[in-house]
Amino acid sequence: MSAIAPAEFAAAASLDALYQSLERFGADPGWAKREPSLWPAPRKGYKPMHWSYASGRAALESAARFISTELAERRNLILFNPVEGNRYATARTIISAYQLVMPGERARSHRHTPNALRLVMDAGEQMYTIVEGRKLPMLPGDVLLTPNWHWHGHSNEGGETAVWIDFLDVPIMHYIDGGMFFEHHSEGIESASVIDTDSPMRFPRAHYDAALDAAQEPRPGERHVVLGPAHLDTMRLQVHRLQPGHAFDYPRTTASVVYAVIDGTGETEVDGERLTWARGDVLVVPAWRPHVHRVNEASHLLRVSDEPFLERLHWLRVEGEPVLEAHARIQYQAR
Ligand code: 1HN
Repeated sequence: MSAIAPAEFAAAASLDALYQSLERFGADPGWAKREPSLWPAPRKGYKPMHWSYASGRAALESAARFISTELAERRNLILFNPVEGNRYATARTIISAYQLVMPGERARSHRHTPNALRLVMDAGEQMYTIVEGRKLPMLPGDVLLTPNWHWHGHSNEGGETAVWIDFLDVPIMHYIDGGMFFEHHSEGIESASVIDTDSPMRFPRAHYDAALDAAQEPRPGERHVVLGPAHLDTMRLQVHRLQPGHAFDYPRTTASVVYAVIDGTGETEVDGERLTWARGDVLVVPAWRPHVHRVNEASHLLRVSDEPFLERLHWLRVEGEPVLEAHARIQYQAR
């Protein structure tokens, strides 16, 4: 493919002839690209999206009639963004899924390089996620973490169907050739005897509710807390508590954001598109799209963003804030 002798290029009689040789050389003239590779302002890529929990849960209950957790590594629905060429990522860097585990079922333990977290929607007593050999209770509203290379499996030892929402940074791993490593646990489901209600990998609903009660209002009707310390390198988790009677607007940023509705009802206008939501629904705010939330009642949203990933690379930019200029100055000072 690339074995073109230098003499062939030297002998090219015209630009067209040169282009024909370049085709066989496996190179494109950068000056003659139909699409520019650099453009002055971010383009719109991923789409604002909304999925209903009521329908997602019904689909999984239906799937449970045909697919056991023995058959499936995970019984989940991957909420893919219908942008051309994509059947996987929910937002550019984040994948979200609804997952269901029936009473008595287990989803075997594995570990992988992607970072993961879950928000529990419905579950009873004795629904556990087993992280590194410890059983963490999964109760409605709880957020559970399984960082990069941590063993995790799920075990429903109670009598109620459990459904939750997963968030992972798999699209980043897919982007990095050689990023993905995955292993099954030798025991199937990892054995665990300790029930750990206070694990640093678990954020119980009651704890973040208390933190929200004590938080300041950055503007009337809005409070938020960060779930931390941050054990995931690529994703930031925040819970927003929003009150009715206000419009909460957020500027464009380069971050990709997925919201999950912990409770409440409302609507979010993303770059002019109106998404109406209820408990358990999933919303996507793609990068460089402004958005506004309005709620009908006190509502809680889990906000998952790729901000820590972008911040480390100096690529997090908020409209109106001079992030890039500051970075350029640091480079000059270092010389
Ligand atoms: C995964 O490992 C889980 O462990 C859930 O529960 C969802 C989606 C894509 C890739 C891996 C889990 C997932 C996933």
